[in-house]
Amino acid sequence: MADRDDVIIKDYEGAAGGWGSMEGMAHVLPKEKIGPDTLDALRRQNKPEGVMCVSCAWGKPAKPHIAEFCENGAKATAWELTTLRTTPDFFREHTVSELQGWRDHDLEQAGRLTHPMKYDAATDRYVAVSWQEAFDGIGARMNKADAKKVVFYASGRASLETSYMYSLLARLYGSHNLPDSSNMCHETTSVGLKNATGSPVATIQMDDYELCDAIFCFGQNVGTNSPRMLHTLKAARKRGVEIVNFNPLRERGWERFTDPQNPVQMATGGSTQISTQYHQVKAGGDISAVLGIAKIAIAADDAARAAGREPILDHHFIGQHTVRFEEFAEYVRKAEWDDILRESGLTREAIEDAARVYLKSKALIIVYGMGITQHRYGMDSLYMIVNLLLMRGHIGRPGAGPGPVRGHSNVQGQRTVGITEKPELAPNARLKQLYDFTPPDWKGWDTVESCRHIIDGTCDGFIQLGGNFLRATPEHEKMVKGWAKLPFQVHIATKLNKSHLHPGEDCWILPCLGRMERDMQASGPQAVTMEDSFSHIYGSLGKATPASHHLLSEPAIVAGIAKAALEPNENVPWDAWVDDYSLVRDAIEDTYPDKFSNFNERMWQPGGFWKGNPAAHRKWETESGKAEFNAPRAMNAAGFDDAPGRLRLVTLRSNDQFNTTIYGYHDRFRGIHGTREVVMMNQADMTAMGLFDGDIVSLVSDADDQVERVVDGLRVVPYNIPEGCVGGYYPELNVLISLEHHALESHVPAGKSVPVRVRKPA
Ligand SMILES: Nc1nc2c(c(=O)[nH]1)N[C@H]1C(S)=C(S)[C@@H](COP(=O)(O)OP(=O)(O)OC[C@H]3O[C@@H](n4cnc5c(=O)[nH]c(N)nc54)[C@H](O)[C@@H]3O)O[C@H]1N2
Ligand SMILES: Nc1nc2c(c(=O)[nH]1)N[C@H]1C(S)=C(S)[C@@H](COP(=O)(O)OP(=O)(O)OC[C@H]3O[C@@H](n4cnc5c(=O)[nH]c(N)nc54)[C@H](O)[C@@H]3O)O[C@H]1N2
Ligand SMILES: [Mo]
Repeated sequence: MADRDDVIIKDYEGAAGGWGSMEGMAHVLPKEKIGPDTLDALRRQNKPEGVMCVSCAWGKPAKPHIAEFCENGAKATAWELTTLRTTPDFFREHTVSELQGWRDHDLEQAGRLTHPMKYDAATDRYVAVSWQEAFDGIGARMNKADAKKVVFYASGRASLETSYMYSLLARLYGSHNLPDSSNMCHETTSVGLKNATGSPVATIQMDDYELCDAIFCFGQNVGTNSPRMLHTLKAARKRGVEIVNFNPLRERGWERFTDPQNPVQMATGGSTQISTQYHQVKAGGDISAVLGIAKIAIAADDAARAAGREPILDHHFIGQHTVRFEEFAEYVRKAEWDDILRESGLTREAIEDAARVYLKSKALIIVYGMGITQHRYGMDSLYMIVNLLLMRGHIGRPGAGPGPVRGHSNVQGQRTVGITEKPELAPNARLKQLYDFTPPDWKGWDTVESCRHIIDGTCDGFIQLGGNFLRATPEHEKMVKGWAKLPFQVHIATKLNKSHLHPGEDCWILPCLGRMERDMQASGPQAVTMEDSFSHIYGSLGKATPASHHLLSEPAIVAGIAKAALEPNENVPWDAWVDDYSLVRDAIEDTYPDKFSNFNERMWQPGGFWKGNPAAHRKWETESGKAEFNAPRAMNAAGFDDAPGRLRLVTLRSNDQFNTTIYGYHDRFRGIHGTREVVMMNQADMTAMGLFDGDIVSLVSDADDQVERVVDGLRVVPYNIPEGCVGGYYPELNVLISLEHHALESHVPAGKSVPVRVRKPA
């Protein structure tokens, strides 16, 4: 097992980026024993005609930097191109029961999977099988199962080509259970932004950052999760753009940045201040923070109009393009400042400071992430963001609009090409024409519904295209029990993870090529495509030597399963598609002609081609045909009351992980090294509970259902976090989250405000 560094907890003085990022890479890259392929991949990363990073979904500029990658992109590349291997010998040496005791980090650190494997219950080991045996076995199991009860999960990394084929496979088979990682992530955006503006995605493009005069950010951790965005923010700061940030934690990336590509900053230790204002809201406090800003704006507007002065709000826009403004304005006028301050956790002065920037701005971008979407009333937080934009006409104007920062590198694209459990979003009529079958027209299971069925034993089989579903989802203990009883599991994966270690009756691991690797098929080397947070779509060509010559590409695996499980359909040319992915792109173009015209040519356009967005042109594809104001249903997004001893747990990513992939134990910016088993606490809460720095405590769930959920052995770390809130790491703390604690309409598990208590050892 990998060694564990000594625990060191110490404030980090540095900026984001800078030499610290070099040091961060230096911790991870040598462990992976990287070769020249990794350096070549980094040189080509995120560049036109290059290879697109497997880490975040930030845009790939048409005119890239010399090194258009970041510390965490480099770690992700090295993690994929590692020279370490998890071979059949590895599985001979370790039983599955033994591997269950390994940490997430140690499982993936063992290296890339090399052979298709099947679980053998008699020896409690995975044993190598041929691809044909695997496909035949899977096909037989699928044919025995009730298609309506089989889940086709996708983590957001697979290409548009693979995703299109995968969703078609599910529909031809008769399942509409197509949850993807978005169901745990930006689904609140997909539902809420769609309801309010008609478009489920950002209306801005990368260039808009060059035109805005203010940026507000809510609940996104740029320094860790989308570090290349820091270049954009730095350039904006240089132009004097005000950056106002709302986050319970003082995340270093939003404070200051040393540009690793700037020799002067690197040599002098200089840095650029990023946020001009930093407001430490309470978890879930964004609704009230924005409400306060809106209250100031509406009061100023009422006064200006009463005095016959120029109005503050954009009444022309509001009148022509929106509905329900008056209802919203009435709600805002009635809101009490005492409630706003209590629920946001901010001072009146802080909210006035933010409002000043808002009232001055002529082009405002609002960026947000999981701090908004992962709450019970996350949709209401999102609606407040939209309200703020609409009041002054900040959508569909250059340099202005909502800018959700998506998670996985192709999570947005998977939805674009049909991975969705919602029949109204599936191109069913077109699929029927093209492939001569009747696609399922019922509402499939999303993540929460899939978990419910796994737990109660009514899921017949689970196929996962990447990802680590068992580890990423809430209600971990019940999930493990249900998971181990699944009739069959299929894991298309690059590395071993915990989802593979509680096999059901039949369980296969199918190892695939990574995006960085050369994908050679009958017609030659294949490129794939993906879509970023700005709805730009571009090609990516892997060139590295594959980790093993037994690997198949993801399209080949999907086709292999399809051919084994489905009756032949002369309209679906699985083999031809695998031979030449440009034919899959033609099929995507045939299915979605408005978004993908000339797909095969345009995919190489520098910076990608834009899928288009009606809301960006002020065409509102909503129920009312206009952009919609929405008054919030609660003043705080957490969705539960404060009670003595009850705390809001915020589950966080460290700077040394990609979701459930743990690269190491250095959360540099937060100064926490050598352990992830911590609970970050406000000193006042610690004092009230009689706790000291370094005490070891348990966290227990305080959900309404009163189910006992406990995580022991957490070290108390005094931390700059609002009173009543505590922080800790995902995925370890998913044990504490009730499955029913999720965002109301979107069903995103509410991992940013989990009701918990601290229990001291007896
Ligand atoms: N290196 C790296 N990059 C990644 C990932 C990774 O794990 N590692 N994951 C990828 C994925 S799938 C995703 S979805 C994104 C995730 O990227 P983010 O959207 O940044 O998600 P989190 O890291 O969960 O952190 C959310 C931030 O919200 C803050 N926050 C928590 N609660 C609240 C709240 O109530 N209000 C406000 N205003 N803020 C709050 C937290 O302090 C934290 O700074 O990153 C993607 N990129
Ligand atoms: N408490 C809490 N829970 C959360 C979150 C949170 O903030 N708090 N965040 C949620 C979010 S935003 C997300 S997106 C989910 C993430 O959930 P997932 O997307 O399911 O999880 P990942 O950790 O990204 O998946 C890692 C695995 O993907 C596989 N993999 C890597 N590369 C490839 C590839 O190229 N092809 C294939 N086939 N497989 C590959 C590897 O086997 C690796 O072990 O977790 C969610 N869960
Ligand atoms: Mo995500």
